[in-house]
Amino acid sequence: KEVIPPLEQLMVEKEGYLQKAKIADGGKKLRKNWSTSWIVLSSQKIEFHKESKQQALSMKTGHKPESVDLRGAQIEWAKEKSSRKNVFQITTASGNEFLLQSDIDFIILDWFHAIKNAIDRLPKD
Ligand code: I3P
Repeated sequence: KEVIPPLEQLMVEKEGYLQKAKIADGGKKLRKNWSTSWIVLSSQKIEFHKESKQQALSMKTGHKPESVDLRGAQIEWAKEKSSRKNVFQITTASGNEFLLQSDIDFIILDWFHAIKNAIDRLPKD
């Protein structure tokens, strides 16, 4: 029997684990707190999951992923915002700020370009 994936899943462009720290919410600074996040990029948004992919798909935890609208968002390298290497920042139109990081150069480069391409394809407002 054929399994038809939800539309959402068909639009997934990239997914994987990165280190994530949310540093502002609606323009208000937050205390930096790095944690591993399973990240799902689709054409218009990024979802940050608190749990592993397996846990999220089994839907046992009941955690809703944090969904980030990429329309009007900005992305830039943020060397000065962390003592860690390979950090970039996403700033949403609503004033949320996220740092994303990986120790592995090609992983963070792939993510940077995938998210930048997604943002650049979207209307700016
Ligand atoms: C923060 C924690 C972060 C660190 C941050 C510290 O301390 O050590 O890992 O960020 O540095 O303030 P705490 O856990 O007490 O909040 P980096 O790992 O990105 O350097 P910062 O204040 O210079 O951003």
